Amino acid sequence: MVKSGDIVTMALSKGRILEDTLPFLENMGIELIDDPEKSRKLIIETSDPRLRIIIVRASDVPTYVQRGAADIGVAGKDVLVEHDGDGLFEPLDLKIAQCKLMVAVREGVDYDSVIRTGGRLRVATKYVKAARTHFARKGVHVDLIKLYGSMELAPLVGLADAIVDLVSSGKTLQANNLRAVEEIQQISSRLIVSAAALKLKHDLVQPIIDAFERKLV
Ligand code: PRT
Ligand code: MG
Repeated sequence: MVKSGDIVTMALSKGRILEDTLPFLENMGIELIDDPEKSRKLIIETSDPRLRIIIVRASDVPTYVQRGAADIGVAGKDVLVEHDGDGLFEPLDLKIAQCKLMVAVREGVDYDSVIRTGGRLRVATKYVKAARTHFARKGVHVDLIKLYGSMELAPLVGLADAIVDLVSSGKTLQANNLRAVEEIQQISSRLIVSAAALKLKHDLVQPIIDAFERKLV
C-alpha cells in the first residue's frame, strides 16, 4: 500500500492540455487507467501507483496546486497571469497548447484612429489583468468588461469596441467578422509545482520535472 505522503497528485484540465500532456507521461512509461474524456471520474489513477491525476477546470489548476490539493499541474500562461502566483513555481515551459493573447475589433474598424482619438475604449475580456496591464502601458483609457466566454460576440452586439482573447488558428475571429489588431503575449502551457511539494515531496516531484524536461530537449 502506498501512503498518501508518497503519492503525487497532478492537476490537469480536459481538452488540449490533457491531450498535449499525455505524451510527456507516456514518455515516462505512465498510462492513465481510465480515459478522462470518456469517464466521469475526476480522480484518475495511473499505471504508476505513486502518481494520480485530478481533472479540474483549466482556470482552477493553479488554485489546486497553490493550496496543496495537487502537487503539480499544467496551466496556460494566460491562466497564470490572471492568477496570483504566491507559493507557485513554474519550472518549465512545456510549449504546448500554444496561442496568442490578442486585441481584436470588428472588421472595418480603424483601431489606430480609435486609439488616437483618445476616447474610452470598451474592452470585453476574460483576461482582465493582462488587458489592464497592456492598455495601461499604451496609455489607453479602457472600460474593462469582464466576460466568462464567447468574447467574440461582444463587439457584434455593441457591448464592447474591442476584445482581448486567445487566438490560435484565427478561424473564430474570421467567422465572426473580427480582426486581430495587436498581439499582447505569446501563450503556452507551463508545468507548475507548489512550493510545499517541492520541499516535502522533493524525491517524488523532482524526477517528474526532470522527465518532462528531458522530453522537451
Ligand atoms: O473551457 P473552459 O472554460 O473550461 O476553460 P478554458 O477555455 O480556459 O480551457 P481550454 O481547455 O479551452 O483551454 C486551456 C488552455 O489552452 C488555455 O488556458 C490556453 O492557454 C490554451 N489555448 C490554446 C487556448 C487556445 N489555444 C484557444 N484557441 N484556449 C482557448 N482557445 C479559444 C479562444 O479563447 C477562442 O475562443 O479558442 C478560440 C480561438 O481559436 P481559433 O483557433 O479559432 O483561433
Ligand atoms: Mg475552452
